[in-house]
Amino acid sequence: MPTTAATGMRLKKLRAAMRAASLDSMIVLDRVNTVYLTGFECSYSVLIVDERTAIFVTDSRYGEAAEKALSGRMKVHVQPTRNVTDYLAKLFRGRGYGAAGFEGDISVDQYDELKRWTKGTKLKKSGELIMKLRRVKDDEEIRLIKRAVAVGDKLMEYAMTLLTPGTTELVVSQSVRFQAERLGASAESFRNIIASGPNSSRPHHHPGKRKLKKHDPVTVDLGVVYEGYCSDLTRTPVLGKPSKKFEEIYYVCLAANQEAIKAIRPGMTGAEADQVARNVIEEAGYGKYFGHGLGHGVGLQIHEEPRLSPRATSYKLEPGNIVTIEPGIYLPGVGGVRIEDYAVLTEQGAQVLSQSPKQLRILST
Ligand SMILES: [Mn+2]
Repeated sequence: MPTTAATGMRLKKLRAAMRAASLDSMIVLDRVNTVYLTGFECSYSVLIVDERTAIFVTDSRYGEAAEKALSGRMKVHVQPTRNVTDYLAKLFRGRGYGAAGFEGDISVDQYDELKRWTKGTKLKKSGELIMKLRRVKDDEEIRLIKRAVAVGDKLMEYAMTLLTPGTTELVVSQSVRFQAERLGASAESFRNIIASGPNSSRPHHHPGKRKLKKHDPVTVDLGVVYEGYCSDLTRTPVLGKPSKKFEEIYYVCLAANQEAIKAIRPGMTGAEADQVARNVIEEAGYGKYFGHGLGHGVGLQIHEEPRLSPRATSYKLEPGNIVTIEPGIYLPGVGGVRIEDYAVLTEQGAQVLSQSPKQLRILST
């Protein structure tokens, strides 16, 4: 979880962005944005940030904990069990806000409710103000992310020890999940993918009862949540000698991964970064078998901005972005490969954080 100094700096940056957007206040309902700005995690809150103060409203389930975590930094209010709309309206109105920002991805019901208690104030969709901040990780976040990535590397090594002919994808998947928690993770950052043999041509295969066989490639995609931050890592080892075809696509995929890591830097768009890897795969004749984007941002969420994909043309990459670099080649009925690393962008380019070896790995059977 972030320190008070880190969240204080984030609120300061948000206020600067609010001034630039002519907002008197910002209403934060999103769970992840709330953790980002306060360091406090709960399933319900309304955070109202203005130029001078921050008001944190929650319900009785979290009142005591919120008070302890946030007092001195924010005004914590515990809403009543009834007439919540009136209560929020009373807190909000009369503060003289001309325009208030809110996150555009709330539900229609939440929006209707928001309109009721903010009546008289102009509402402006402004979630991107926080998104832009979250896209650029601060030192605190990079420190926590490095720890999450290190746990992910350890978990990958453990997963390798489980891959033997006769065991099922499901058994491997369950063991990986238990081990994530044994290594100190609070959870997996997503349900791990163990895709063996022909199943490896499905990028997001759900592990099932298929038994691993000799010569299978096995795509292992896993990640953990450690101190609130997510890791994400994919390797595709083979059980014994690989087929010629697999060996070929493995080295194309590896080259795409390595070329992208060499080329990616601030100032490029996500689409330009994606194209570097795509060129390598297209030139080898496998362009149509690389159906997803090159990568995505990671942080408090497993998939966040910036995206590295052909569609990511609207803004440029910046130092402090944390992204995955994960080209793949998937041949239906045959099998597939994905090699995913995790990198932080600096002025000099991509600094890869994941340490797990990525040369073609042939496991003994
Ligand atoms: Mn990923």
